[in-house]
Amino acid sequence: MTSEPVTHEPVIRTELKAHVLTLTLNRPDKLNAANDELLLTLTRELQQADAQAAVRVVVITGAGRGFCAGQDLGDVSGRDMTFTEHLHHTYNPLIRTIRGLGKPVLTAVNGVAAGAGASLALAGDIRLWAQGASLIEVFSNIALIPDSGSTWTLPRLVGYHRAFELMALAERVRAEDALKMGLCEHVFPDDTFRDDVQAYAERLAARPAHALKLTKQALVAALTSTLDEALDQEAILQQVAGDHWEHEEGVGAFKAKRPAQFVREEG
Ligand code: T3D
Repeated sequence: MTSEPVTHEPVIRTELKAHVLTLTLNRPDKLNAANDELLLTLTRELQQADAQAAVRVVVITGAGRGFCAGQDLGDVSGRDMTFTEHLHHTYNPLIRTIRGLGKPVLTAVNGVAAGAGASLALAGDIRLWAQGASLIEVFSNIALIPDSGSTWTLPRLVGYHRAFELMALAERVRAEDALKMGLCEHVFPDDTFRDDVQAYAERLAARPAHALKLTKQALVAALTSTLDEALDQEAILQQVAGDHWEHEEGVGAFKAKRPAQFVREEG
């Protein structure tokens, strides 16, 4: 009797195309609910992407009809970690990695984003939603508090009071409202979503990668700094940007009235 080889679908699918690395959460039967393997693999893929010159933009999206339904609730019982230990082991390193990554991270929210999946959706540098996507701060339904950065991000986007209401009532926010509330930057039609995301990401990948890295660094620091500190930080990082070949290319292209070419093999 011959036995078929057992093949396991990867929990994170990776695809590199035109300098855009797409990381797809791949547990569609559970709306990409997160288990430890998914969270640790996603974090590791992001860290590896940071070191790869061929990757200029990272996209995080979901397979199937969901983006991410948060913690896999079937994976919790019998866990040998406290909640605190688990957050420090899985979700917190993921969110910190996205924030600290020296490349733009786009969250391409293709469907429902719930719980820690909502936090992940909000954690992108740019958030692109499909028309049919939605977000639910679902934690209070299971009598937990919002985590994975939602208590930090959401009030900065919608204010304390709206954030508290969304968290307390676990109301579903649909794409049209999310756009008005600043939870996403763009909404694309469902049927062209993946192509629209790729086209958007490729546009971003053609921008000056080194300058964008420094811009992200300055903006992230400024979120928790005073104006004086931000001015000092800008002065330091502007020198780093000005000393880079990208700046010379940008100025040269302007003077020559030609498009700047910011993509070079050596990065
Ligand atoms: O360290 C720690 O553990 C603490 C960290 C916590 C972080 C968190 O994220 S806590 C919040 C956990 N997430 C949830 O509570 C969400 C639970 N899911 C839902 O409320 C609903 O599924 C949705 C509102 C997201 C979507 O509803 P709907 O009607 O579109 O889909 P559905 O039918 O409920 O789900 C489809 C399938 O996915 C279903 O499986 P089945 O019946 O077809 O075999 C469902 O059980 C499964 N699924 C959805 N969410 C999860 C899940 N399975 C495991 N865990 C889930 N979170």
